[in-house]
Amino acid sequence: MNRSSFCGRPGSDILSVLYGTPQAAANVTGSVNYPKLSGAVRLYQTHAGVIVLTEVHGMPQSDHPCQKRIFGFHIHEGTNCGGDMDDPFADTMGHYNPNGCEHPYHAGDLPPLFGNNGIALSLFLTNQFFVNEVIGKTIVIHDHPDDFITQPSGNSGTKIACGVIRRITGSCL
Ligand SMILES: [Cu+2]
Ligand SMILES: [Zn+2]
Repeated sequence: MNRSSFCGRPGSDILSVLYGTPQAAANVTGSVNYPKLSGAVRLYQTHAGVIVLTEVHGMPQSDHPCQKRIFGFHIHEGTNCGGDMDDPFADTMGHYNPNGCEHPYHAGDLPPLFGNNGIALSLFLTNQFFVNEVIGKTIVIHDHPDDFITQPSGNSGTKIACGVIRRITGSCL
C-alpha cells in the first residue's frame, strides 16, 4: 500500500465491497427494558471472509470514566428473537457453533461492541462462517463484556437486543 492509498476512498479490494449492497443484514432492536436501542448489522461476503459492519444507537450508558460500557456480541443459533419474562431472547439459544468448539472459538463469537455515549460502531473481518450459512440465525447484544473464558458464553450477562439475519434481495436496506 503506498501513501496515496490512505487518502480518499479505501483502496483495498476487501473494503471496496462496502460501496455495494450487503448480502445480508439484521435490524437489531432492544428488549422491553431497552426500548431506545436500535441499529443494523450488515454482512458482506468477501474472498477473505465476512465483513461485519455494525451501527447501534440507544445503548445503555455510564458516566464513570473507568466504567466504559462494553457489550458482548454474538451470532446465536436460534432463528427468532422470542423469549419469556426471565430471558426476553431465550429463543436465540446458544452461540452459533457448527464445529463443536469451546467459547470463544464458536463461529458466532464476535468482537464486543464499545459504547460511546450510547453509540456503537464496529467493522471487522471474520472467516469463521459464510454469509449464506448464518441467514435466518440471530445476532444478540449483551449488557456485559464477554470475558472470552467462561463457558459456554463468556459470562456476558443479559441479552439486551436481538435481530434476525435476513438476506438482502433489493439494492438497499
Ligand atoms: Cu450472545
Ligand atoms: Zn461463544
